[in-house]
Amino acid sequence: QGTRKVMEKLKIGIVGFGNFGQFLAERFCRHGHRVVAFSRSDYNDVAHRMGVSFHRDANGFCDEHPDVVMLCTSILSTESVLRSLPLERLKCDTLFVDVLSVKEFAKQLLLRILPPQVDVLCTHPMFGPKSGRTSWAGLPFVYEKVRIGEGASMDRCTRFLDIFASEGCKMVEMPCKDHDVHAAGSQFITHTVSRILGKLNLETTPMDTRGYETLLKLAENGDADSFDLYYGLFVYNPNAVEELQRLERAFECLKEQLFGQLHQTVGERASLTAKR
Ligand code: TYR
Repeated sequence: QGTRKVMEKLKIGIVGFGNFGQFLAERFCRHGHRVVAFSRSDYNDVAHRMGVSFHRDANGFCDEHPDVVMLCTSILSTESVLRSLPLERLKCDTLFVDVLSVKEFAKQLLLRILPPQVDVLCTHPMFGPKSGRTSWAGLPFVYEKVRIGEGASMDRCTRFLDIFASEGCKMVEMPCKDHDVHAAGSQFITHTVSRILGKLNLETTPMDTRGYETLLKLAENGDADSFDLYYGLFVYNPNAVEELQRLERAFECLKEQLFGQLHQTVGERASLTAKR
């Protein structure tokens, strides 16, 4: 009985059927889950090819009564999309999941807008269509069970998380607040450094070192994700500003080290010559 429950398939509704929504939908379908999608843009053809039923009309989407509604919208648009959904047409005990790259913001937003009877799971898959194209094995999946009922609700949440666990993701359960601290110190720094490098217009030379090759790759990476995403990481993660300041201080400190030593050396030489 227990295993049968775990094997039961979910009907997963995806809100926002852009790059990331499609990327997840494809994998959910492979696991045998039924996927329905909603987007304001027309993705009928892509959806059809995947075997996903597609809605441009929010009523039609909610009337499908998915077990799980997964928000794959951008950080900037999530609130307005969520407010445009006729939530009263959904099953009253739907599980809502978000995948925003900033978590405390998402958590507070969902708690504020969603009715108290729906479950809330905040997640951040630390990968996308590029890094997770073939395999998700070893890639971190961060989540907080913000508001999950007992019994059937918990079962459903587990079945949903099992999709990622069974793909070999590194499952990291962590409060949204802690996520944001770690994300600012890792993901935001990475985006920032690669965007700085991007602005340098680096080019290959006839004598690139391995280190330089790594740098070139990082410089190209900056454009892989949209500026809107980067901006979202900055505005909606309160820890981001401090990381920018840390980066600036690090650069200043490095220059001080260089020029400090230079002045010292020049000073020593000068005093030597004076003695002679
Ligand atoms: N740039 C990552 C990739 O292509 C995707 C990514 C984007 C991961 C946003 C996390 C995130 O918050 O895999």
